[in-house]
Amino acid sequence: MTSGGSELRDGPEPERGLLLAVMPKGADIDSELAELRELARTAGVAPVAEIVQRRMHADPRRYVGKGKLEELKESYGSHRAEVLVVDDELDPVQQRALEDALAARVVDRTQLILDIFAQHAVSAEGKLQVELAQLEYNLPRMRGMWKHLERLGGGVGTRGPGESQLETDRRLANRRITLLRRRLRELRTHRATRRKARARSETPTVALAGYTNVGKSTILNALTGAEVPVENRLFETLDPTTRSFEHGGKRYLVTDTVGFIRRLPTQLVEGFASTLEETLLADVVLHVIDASLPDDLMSEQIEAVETVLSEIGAGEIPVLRVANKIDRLDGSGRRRLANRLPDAVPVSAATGEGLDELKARVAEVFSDRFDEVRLLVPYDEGRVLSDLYALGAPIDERKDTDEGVIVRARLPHRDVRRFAPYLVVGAESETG
Ligand SMILES: Nc1nc2c(ncn2[C@@H]2O[C@H](COP(=O)(O)OP(=O)(O)OP(=O)(O)O)[C@@H](O)[C@H]2O)c(=O)[nH]1
Ligand SMILES: [Mg+2]
Repeated sequence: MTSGGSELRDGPEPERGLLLAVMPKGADIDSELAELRELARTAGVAPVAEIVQRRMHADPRRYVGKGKLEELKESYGSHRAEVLVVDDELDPVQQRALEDALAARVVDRTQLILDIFAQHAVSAEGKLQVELAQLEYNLPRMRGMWKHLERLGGGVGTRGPGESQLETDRRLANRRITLLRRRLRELRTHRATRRKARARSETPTVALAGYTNVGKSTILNALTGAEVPVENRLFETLDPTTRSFEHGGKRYLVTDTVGFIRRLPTQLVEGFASTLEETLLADVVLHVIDASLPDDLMSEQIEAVETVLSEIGAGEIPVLRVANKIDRLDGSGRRRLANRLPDAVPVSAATGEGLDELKARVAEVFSDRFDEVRLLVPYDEGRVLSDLYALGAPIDERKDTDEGVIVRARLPHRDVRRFAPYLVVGAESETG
């Protein structure tokens, strides 16, 4: 390739990729391929053609059927493709068969996602997690990698010389895996300590969760004035970031988290889940949805996110749905959205529309977790009243009586005990 011009590029020239998927009848080809295209693009591959085979299951040996393989070869050549991108995790046998048949480099969906994670990992923890996932992916595929070393082996026992070399390599890889797991455990402990400190501050915490590329980081930036990088790429954010915003004189913490995707490689689930632990500590999860997507794609993403949330044990945490990117909808699109997701808060992180409403809704969730109480505070204990006001809790009524001040207020659950001596029993029957 000649590089005559002085034009600056973001990265190396993208490779020409032929995309391949096997899908059963009835599967949604468009949304599946759209996602594969985005994954490829994010990993630096320019899709030049796509081939789909409709069949119930992939062929165990070649991934596609024999006839399709011929079509694949032809297309690979005629489109001058440089890499074959497959929409599934291939097993090592399938991968080799495709590589041999096409004399091509073959990258499967798992490797694609691992590559993207590797490019985007910033923190020490993120990098260790990705390395661990890559090792776990490579371990069962090592046979092929070390073929060339077979003849160097020593020839011991019943195993071939190649096998013993392979065993050495596997042992080294396993040792590295153990080491990485230990380091990650240590880092997790540190994070838990930081989190405890945060919990002590008792500031209400909100976590942004959602499918990748829906605009979580953009919302974090818009709400808090943070400057988390935002890109139209998948998995831009891997490390959680926490910032705060104020509303009605109270401070709220917001944590941005890694995005979700359907069929997340199993090797990443563990690392992913530990990053998502941040979500578990939140008082409220904001489930961000891309409102500009076609209906079926939107539903699939919502479902994928809800599944992961319940899998990591976040099912108990209250969820507030946020429909982002409404600047891309016209009047009728907005009405349809309101019908489809009546509880979601419509916002545009890009224009700022709806963000005040979002803050108010967050504040409301927290005020819902208050207990309605009635207190009788004697006149000579004015300090109690100033404590009460300092909480910033909503005061619904204040009345002076002979014995003291009667206050009807909503107290945060955990503060009710502090005011127990002043509680007026039977408040419910009176307030009806
Ligand atoms: N039109 C429009 N685009 C938006 C809006 N919010 C975000 N985007 C764009 O959507 C893309 C993804 O935004 P991010 O904030 O990086 O998305 P994310 O959910 O953090 O993505 P990951 O970190 O990759 O999971 C970027 O190109 C943003 O500019 C919005 O309200 N309107
Ligand atoms: Mg992000």
